[in-house]
Amino acid sequence: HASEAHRTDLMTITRFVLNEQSKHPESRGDFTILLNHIVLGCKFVCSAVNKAGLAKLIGLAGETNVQGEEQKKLDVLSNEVFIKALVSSGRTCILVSEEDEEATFVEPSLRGKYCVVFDPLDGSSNIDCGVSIGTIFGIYMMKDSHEPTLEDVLQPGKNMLAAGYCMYGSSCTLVLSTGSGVNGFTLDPSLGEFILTHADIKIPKKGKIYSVNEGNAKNWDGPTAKYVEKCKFPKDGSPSKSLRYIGSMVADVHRTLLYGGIFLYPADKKSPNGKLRVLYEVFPMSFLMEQAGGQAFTGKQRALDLVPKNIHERSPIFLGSYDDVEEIKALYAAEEKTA
Ligand code: P6P
Repeated sequence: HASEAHRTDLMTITRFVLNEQSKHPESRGDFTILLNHIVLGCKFVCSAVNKAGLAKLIGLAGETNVQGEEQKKLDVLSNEVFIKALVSSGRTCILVSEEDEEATFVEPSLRGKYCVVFDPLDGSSNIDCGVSIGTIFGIYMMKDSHEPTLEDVLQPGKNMLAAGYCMYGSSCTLVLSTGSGVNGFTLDPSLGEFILTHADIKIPKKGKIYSVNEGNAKNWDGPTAKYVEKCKFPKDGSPSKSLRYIGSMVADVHRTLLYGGIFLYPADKKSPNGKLRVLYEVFPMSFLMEQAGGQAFTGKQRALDLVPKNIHERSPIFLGSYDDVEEIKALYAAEEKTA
């Protein structure tokens, strides 16, 4: 039976990535090695995140661990884990992390051709209440084999070779695209392997959920305010949409990807470029949405066409089901005409 075959056809992320590699006979396997190091980082952070919750709850030795070392904040620890894993892979040349003001230029002896941009633990303010948090990453190829410069990471999101996130929640789920669709893998702690559980994810063309922080409503611009009004009081007699907002991007985007709908972090009067960061939040999630048949819009253009000017630049973002994003694009276009 299909279910029987499914159970024994244990497709792990490692095998999956190797299968992808076999489609490129010229490949030397560098990309596979890089992805394996990212997967290793995710496994480590998953374990640390789960332990941290427990440590906090049962008050293990307060803030210091058994060696009496100052217990590192989880996002600092996660950042160190990913930097070390990526540098030691020997396949990277530049790393950009949400946690580090400056980019990391890998020393020549360990330098490879890939640039990785990542948020090691996005939404970490939610740890104490047990809300899902996650790692978000994107991978570029350096522009050409010269001395690495910031130009190699200030590329539009459409140049990314791969993007993904790992959500640390009731289970540890890694969602990945290497440019030919989106696949989801769930960590089986007894095997220590990520198993393919969501093959070829496609986002519903239209959804019934909108996801935005309504607390910022007084600062929204016209098109966003009009769109949200339409979600709540549809003029055409259709049912109003449900509001679901977790406040952790990985969790809100994962729900949007699987159930459909639209996630919005608009600009507002206080933050004209919105809050979310282009390189390691907006681009990876936009890449995944397009690969799953959805789309991502900044209020002015296709998100993946944006060319960042600095590594921590922010952008407004509207992403999710194709038809839902089309609606907000039309509202911005209409405002453009009357402007
Ligand atoms: P707000 C978490 O702090 C985060 O960076 C994203 O994970 C999340 O989508 C957003 O900020 C939530 O921001 O302003 O709604 O609390």
